[in-house]
Amino acid sequence: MTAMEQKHGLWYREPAAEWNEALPIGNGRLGAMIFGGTAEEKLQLNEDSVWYGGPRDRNNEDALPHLPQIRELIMDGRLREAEDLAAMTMTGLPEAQRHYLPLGDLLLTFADHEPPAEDYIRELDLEHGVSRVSYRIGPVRYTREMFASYPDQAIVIRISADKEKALSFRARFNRQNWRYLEKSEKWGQSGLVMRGECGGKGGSSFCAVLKAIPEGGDARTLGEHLVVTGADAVTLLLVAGTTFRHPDPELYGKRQVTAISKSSYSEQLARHIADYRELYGRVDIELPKNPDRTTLPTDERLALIRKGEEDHGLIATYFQFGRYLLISSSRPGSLPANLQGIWNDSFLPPWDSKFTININAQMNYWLAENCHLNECHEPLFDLIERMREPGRVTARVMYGCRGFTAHHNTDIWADTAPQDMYLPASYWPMGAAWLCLHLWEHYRFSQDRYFLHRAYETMKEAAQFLLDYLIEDGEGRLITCPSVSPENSYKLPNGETGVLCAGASMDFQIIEALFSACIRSAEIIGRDEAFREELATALKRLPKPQIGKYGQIQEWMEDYEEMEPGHRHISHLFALFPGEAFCVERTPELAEAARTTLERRLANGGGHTGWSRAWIINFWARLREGSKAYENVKELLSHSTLPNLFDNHPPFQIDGNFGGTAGIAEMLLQSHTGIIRLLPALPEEWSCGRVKGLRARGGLTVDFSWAEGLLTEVVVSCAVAASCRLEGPGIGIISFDGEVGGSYTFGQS
Ligand code: FUC
Repeated sequence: MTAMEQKHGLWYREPAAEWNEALPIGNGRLGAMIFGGTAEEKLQLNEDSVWYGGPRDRNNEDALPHLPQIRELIMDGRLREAEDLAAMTMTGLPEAQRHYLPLGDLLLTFADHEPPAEDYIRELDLEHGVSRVSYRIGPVRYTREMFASYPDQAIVIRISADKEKALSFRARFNRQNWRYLEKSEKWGQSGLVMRGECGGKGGSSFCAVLKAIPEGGDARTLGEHLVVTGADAVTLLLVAGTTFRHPDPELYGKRQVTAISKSSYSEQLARHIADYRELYGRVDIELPKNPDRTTLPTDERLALIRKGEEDHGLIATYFQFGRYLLISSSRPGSLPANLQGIWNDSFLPPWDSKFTININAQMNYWLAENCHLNECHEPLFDLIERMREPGRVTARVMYGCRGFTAHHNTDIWADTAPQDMYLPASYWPMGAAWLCLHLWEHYRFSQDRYFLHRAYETMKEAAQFLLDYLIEDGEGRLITCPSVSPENSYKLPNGETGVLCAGASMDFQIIEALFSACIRSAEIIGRDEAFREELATALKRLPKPQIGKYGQIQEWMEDYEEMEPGHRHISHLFALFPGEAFCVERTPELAEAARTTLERRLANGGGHTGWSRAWIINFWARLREGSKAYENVKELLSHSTLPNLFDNHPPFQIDGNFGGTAGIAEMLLQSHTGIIRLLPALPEEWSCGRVKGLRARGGLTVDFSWAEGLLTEVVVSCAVAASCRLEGPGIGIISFDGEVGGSYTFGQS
């Protein structure tokens, strides 16, 4: 079956001319970008723990003794001086955390397969998690089938020809023109091993192992080349690891390959598909098929969208591609999806290809719960938990506080000291608090109390830090200082401009959400009565959201003029999304001010990065503005999407893919207010459709279909007993008590 006949897939008529056209595969930990060349095939490889350098203590001990002075300078409006002092005393030593690196390339050379090949097709089959390249050279059709298997922890490549003994090629490892690999040499008769160091003090060592299993013909290793001649078909098994997880990654790789090679290719494929489908197949989506563009390759469809044409089918594929990317870059046991998921070919990638936690890493996981990939959220929880230890040191050394904290970035070692000497972002101690809200969301969706016991400990420590960090502002309020409103600057009435501030609105919104979540969690699991009181008292003293002179939500506690009214960060709307304190029903005035804020940002050029655009989709969805949300989905696809459907910051950054998928889900179902609201932001253009398997808070899964904008059928499945309230066009309001395992069907009233 080709992608053309499939429901959701990407396909092309040419090999990738560059990296942004190549197609990603991954099993959370191990990934590849497949170029699909005929004479030269390249799989650019990644393993998620190939990072430069080891763990370090980068905390600046000069922070704590200067904290009172920095605070005083900010309060006095002497921003230049405050920032100067902060830059020297708060910056991490050294400035930068560790960065992510490529593993290398696997190069396959097919002599005589010079382009142009006939009947060429290259595809990513999202339904099965398999990428294929197929073409004809003369009378012979060659096919490559490639996937990254989670159960086998391997990349599997099956190359075949439709004529006997027609397949001959060579395989070889590369890494930055062989400069950054220690050795590539034979392993047994038909295998290769590539070894190297990630570099930097305490850095990991890596190893990749490849084995060819030919059917017919011959495979042998000559020097660092694996040479296959006259085969009918060949399976290549590739395993890689680093000392981050395995004391001896070479031994691990060889054992793993040997174990997998005991099963046949069809068994390997079947294991992969069963595992992949279990996650991917939970959700299905259909949007109007009119116009039907399934006969066009993906890049041509995207080009039509850029010209302003409609293509709802491609939007549905984009939605499923986001889910595919999370399954491929974040699985239990892997690191979380970084700024590029796991796909990076640069030795000095943009923003280090790490975990930026003032929006980007969080956005990567906005789809995890509602799009039914809850297990894929786990790597983020592991990282948050690993951040506790270094985060306690940062809290104590820099601020003299209890609990744990993190700034706007973290890395493989869960480093929590500030990153860069970049005033608009670096000195913002809210990273851990925001991340912890993901733990709470996981509980809200799953209702898993066992998980909440584990999560509460971490949430509590993040809250403890803030209780200590908050200071009195002289008017009885508790405020954060120093902080920033990521990553905007402001103007004081005295004419000073700067970024360090007392009381960024986003901080209070995050604190309100975290403290409330801690109180609720402690109640549910029956813990810490006194601590709950402490949190409740502090909550009452936080500054309330303010509406400013333009009718906007103030970005800071005071109504300062923002220096960039069209800034890509819209931090002060945290409480609209992913938070929920600004709500169309409960706080209509704040929701209205949020709308004004959004309009103002957009009128001034906002949404110019992929992730910013994706955030805006979610905002409009929460404001129940279907057509505005849809407009921004189209903007995301037409201005911020690369030919392989990767999000384009620019450059490639994966958060927009994940945020875009989350936003589309948010247009179709919302559950943050305790009511399951179906089709809350349905654009006119999506008058009919069907979605299966979206999750709602409260342990619920919902399938529904609609026609002419009205729901035709809704099925709610309950994982736990729950009182449910359902609302949507065509069904009105429905209340019922769901039982564990119960499934309830409703039609039009
Ligand atoms: C934040 C954003 C940038 C970029 C970087 C990785 O700092 O402001 O746009 O996404 O993270």
